[in-house]
Amino acid sequence: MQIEKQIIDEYNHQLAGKHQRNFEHLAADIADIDNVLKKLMAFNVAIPSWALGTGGTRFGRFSGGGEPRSLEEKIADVGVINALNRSSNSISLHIPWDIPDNAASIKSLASELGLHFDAVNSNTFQDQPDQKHSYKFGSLHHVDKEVRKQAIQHNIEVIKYGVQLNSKALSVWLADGSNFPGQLNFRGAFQNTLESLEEIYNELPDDWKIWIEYKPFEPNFYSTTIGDWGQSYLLSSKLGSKAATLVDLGHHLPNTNIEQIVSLLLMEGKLAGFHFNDSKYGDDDLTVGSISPYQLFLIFNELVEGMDARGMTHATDIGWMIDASHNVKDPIEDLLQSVQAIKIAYAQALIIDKQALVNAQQNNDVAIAQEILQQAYRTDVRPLVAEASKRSGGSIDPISLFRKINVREQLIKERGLKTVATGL
Ligand code: AOS
Ligand code: ZN
Ligand code: ZN
Ligand code: ZN
Repeated sequence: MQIEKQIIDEYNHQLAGKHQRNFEHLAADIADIDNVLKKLMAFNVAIPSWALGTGGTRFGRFSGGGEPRSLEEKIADVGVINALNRSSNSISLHIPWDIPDNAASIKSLASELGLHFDAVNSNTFQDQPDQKHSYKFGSLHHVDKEVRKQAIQHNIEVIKYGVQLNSKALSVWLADGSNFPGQLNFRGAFQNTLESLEEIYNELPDDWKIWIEYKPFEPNFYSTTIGDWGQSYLLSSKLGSKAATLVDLGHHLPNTNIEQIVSLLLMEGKLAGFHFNDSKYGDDDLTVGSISPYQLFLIFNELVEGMDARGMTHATDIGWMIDASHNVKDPIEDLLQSVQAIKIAYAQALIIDKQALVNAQQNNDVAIAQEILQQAYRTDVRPLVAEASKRSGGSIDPISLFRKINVREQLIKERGLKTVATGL
């Protein structure tokens, strides 16, 4: 299933009149409109291979139909997303859910669709059928050296797969932790984790990075060995310059000031990137921007300000990824919504009157500082996002086009109604 450029152009043509009016009205008030559009056009967010099918919960799974049955079909789905929005030109694989045995053909399939491979993710939170030791009591932090060795080997194998695909980063999330007080010696667990990560770090190619994700709870409910940004930062500092901290928006206790964490990690050169999603309670993995769009905007405010201050390139110097799980929505529609939400927050951050904000901060003018942020946040920047998409060859309205040309119906015809996406 591939979407012809002509179909996108025709639909853009139908929407052109209204879009042009809205865009011109908005553009008239934006000083550096060309720069804003250029930045939006350069911006891409990686799609996680595991979000293309219905995830389900431990209570059940309701298949959606037409789900990708192989890595090739997952790549095809990302091709559909990218054709529509021109902002999703890479896929992040999770090993062993995805096994790129035939790397050469997988790579050429991706590049035919204009895609490349983002960070590869290792998995030591589940036991695989053929493995010798169990991860029931953890992996890289395990008290038994043999278990740690097995988990280290797995990570090294994931790097090897990634090298074949031209990925440049290994993303590590550990479920390691404890369920009851007394179960673990915290220092021992941390030291074991550090030593294990050191062995993995030493296997990274020169131009690679290791991204260390943290999470406060689940599946363990008393302690998690990499439970917060402090623990991740400690590990990434001790490891060296190729290591940095990955921020998954859902991995914070309620009301955490995530934008402040982002600001300081960025300042220290230790912000690896993001797993974008949204949540109301915990690691909900809901559509980005569906619950707390203002928080997302505030995070992008810190990103734009901090990256500019450090002379970083917005599009490439940070790992932009989605980490989502779908139970009740079409995964492709949900991912399109997530990417749109991210671009909206980014566009809003780009139009903040930065000099005025600096002045307000210097004068302790609290009301005006708030006004400046909210002025940008309350601007409907969707015409900017639509224009950037159009100029990149994408759709002015990706989701309505997805519906209009019946993409899901075609995928169901191709793949069947009762499909189970490989992976989780
Ligand atoms: C788990 O909670 C994390 O968010 C990880 O990033 C994980 O690898 C991913 O969600 C796939 O399950
Ligand atoms: Zn994550
Ligand atoms: Zn998570
Ligand atoms: Zn998550």
